[in-house]
Amino acid sequence: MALLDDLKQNVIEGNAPGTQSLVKQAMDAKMPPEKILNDGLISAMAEVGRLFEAGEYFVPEMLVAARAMKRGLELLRPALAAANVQAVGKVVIGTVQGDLHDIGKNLVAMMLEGAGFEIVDLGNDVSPQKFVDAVNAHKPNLVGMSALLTTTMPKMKTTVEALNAAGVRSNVKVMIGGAPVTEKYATEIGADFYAPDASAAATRAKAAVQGK
Ligand code: B1M
Repeated sequence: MALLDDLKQNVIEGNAPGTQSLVKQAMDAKMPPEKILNDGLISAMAEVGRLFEAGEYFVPEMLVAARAMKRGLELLRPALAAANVQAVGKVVIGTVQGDLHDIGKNLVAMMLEGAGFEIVDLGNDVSPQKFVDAVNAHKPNLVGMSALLTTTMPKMKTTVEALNAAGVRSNVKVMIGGAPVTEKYATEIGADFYAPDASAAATRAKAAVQGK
């Protein structure tokens, strides 16, 4: 459908006003909100992820596309709630204690949102106890931790231990990422998986909560 193709293209190009205007037009045309979400916004972000993986898009392009998607989603959200459209899953995400780097974490959160997840963003400098409290309060499917410093990476391990001690570790998948983090480290600390970038984070998180 031409309207959804235009919407998709506006997100891919990072045109936030265009995205909002097309979401509004689709809603005014009584298009089902789930269709606008899946065939417009989510489908656009999947293409953005593909472009990133193909080396045609870089972090700035991904950021502006994710911002456009967010603007569109803001308009659509009440209609999605009214139509009782379920999210793919819920993610509690934060940058670990002692670490103030949040640009990568924010991008991961936006790509996860673009993939259809509900996001509870705890911000940066998040203590293990705050992760535990958020898991108890929000009952997510997945906990995401970001760290950019070699000195704060160990807080990922402490947080996994805190989730274990609180008896909630088996209720959630744990994904970790950030420049110094590796798949090997994820295995060592008992996380479920690692993602090297925001695009992979969205794909791997979706596969993890859908049991693939
Ligand atoms: Co800082 N810093 N910084 N810094 N900083 C680095 C990380 C550093 C590598 C710079 C350097 O020395 N070359 C170095 C770390 C060295 C190390 O630990 N080995 C460093 C240092 C030392 C410091 C301070 C200690 C400096 C000082 O004060 N002496 C200090 C620490 C403060 C603290 O956190 N307590 C500090 C401070 C800062 C600023 C506040 C000035 C600023 C952060 C602003 C902010 O985030 N709001 C800053 C910045 C901007 C950087 C660099 C330049 C850029 C980081 C960034 O945003 N990258 C960085 C050098 C660099 O990386 N080139 C550096 C862009 C972002 C999109 O990428 O975050 O890697 P990234 O995220 C990617 C992936 O890693 C992945 O997906 C993202 C998107 O594709 N990913 C995940 C990230 N989280 C994920 C989570 C997932 C999955 C994937 O699942 C949950």
